[in-house]
Amino acid sequence: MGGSPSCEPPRPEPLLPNPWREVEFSDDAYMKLQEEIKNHQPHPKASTTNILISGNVGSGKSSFLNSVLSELRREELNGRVQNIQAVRPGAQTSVTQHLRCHKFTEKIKIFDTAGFELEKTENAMKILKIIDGEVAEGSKFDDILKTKSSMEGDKIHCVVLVISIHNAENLALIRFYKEFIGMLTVTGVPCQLLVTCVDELFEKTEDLKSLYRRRDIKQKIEMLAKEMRISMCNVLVVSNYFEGEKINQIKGTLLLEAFAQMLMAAKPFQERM
Ligand SMILES: Nc1nc2c(ncn2[C@@H]2O[C@H](COP(=O)(O)OP(=O)(O)OP(=O)(O)O)[C@@H](O)[C@H]2O)c(=O)[nH]1
Ligand SMILES: [Mg+2]
Repeated sequence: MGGSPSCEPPRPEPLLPNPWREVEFSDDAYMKLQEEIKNHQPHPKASTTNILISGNVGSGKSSFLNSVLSELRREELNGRVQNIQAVRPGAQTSVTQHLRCHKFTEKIKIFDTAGFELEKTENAMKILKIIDGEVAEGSKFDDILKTKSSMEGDKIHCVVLVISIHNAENLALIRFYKEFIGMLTVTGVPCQLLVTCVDELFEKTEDLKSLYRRRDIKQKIEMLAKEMRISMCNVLVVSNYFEGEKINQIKGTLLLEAFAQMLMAAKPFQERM
């Protein structure tokens, strides 16, 4: 009987009975998220909410900015995804070479950074300098450690660390992120982990509605969170758009939900400033 299929352990259901995060995909919920972000007000101690996006080369940092910006400007862009900068799939060095600030609304600034290159702690050190407001927008990443601090920059209120789901088992990268999070903890700036590329684990965009019920994805993310010592409530999951893609409400809801949580994470820090 040993090899008979009836003795094999039952395969786990791919879907959990309940999602580990409640996301509503209705028109109403989507519009509410749009309004919440467009009406966002920082804590009175800060004039704008400043979010810095970091992570390894090609993790989807710039794509996330493109995607959220395309959602917020959907009417003027006619529902097409715009491109902030050209992207090269599979690049080894960062496409983004300067510290770039994107003003999403009058009250929200997002800073895009050059990607970490593994084994080089330099870029992580540069990010720490940026966080303190010591680096002005437009600075070339290569020069940040060489030049004197300008103190012209904005203070950062939340750091988003981006990782592709395909790197969920990349131990060297995870160790690097963990060390970076350790350095961030010292600064007191809140950190959110943003997991991208989940669309590649689904057949259809429509299926992304069950993202938070997929057992395999939850397991990968739990492992990541545990290794990086980050709480599951600080992990966000999205599928970014490609340039020229038409925006759709399912991806849009996940993107806006993640972005709204980043804004929320910044507030307690602004209050403590
Ligand atoms: N399928 C899929 N592809 C993605 C996603 N996010 C990014 N990509 C692709 O990954 C590649 C790199 O994306 P970028 O946004 O340029 O990555 P980056 O982190 O800004 O990279 P650097 O600036 O070079 O550090 C591009 O080809 C994107 O189209 C995603 O959520 N899903
Ligand atoms: Mg980039």
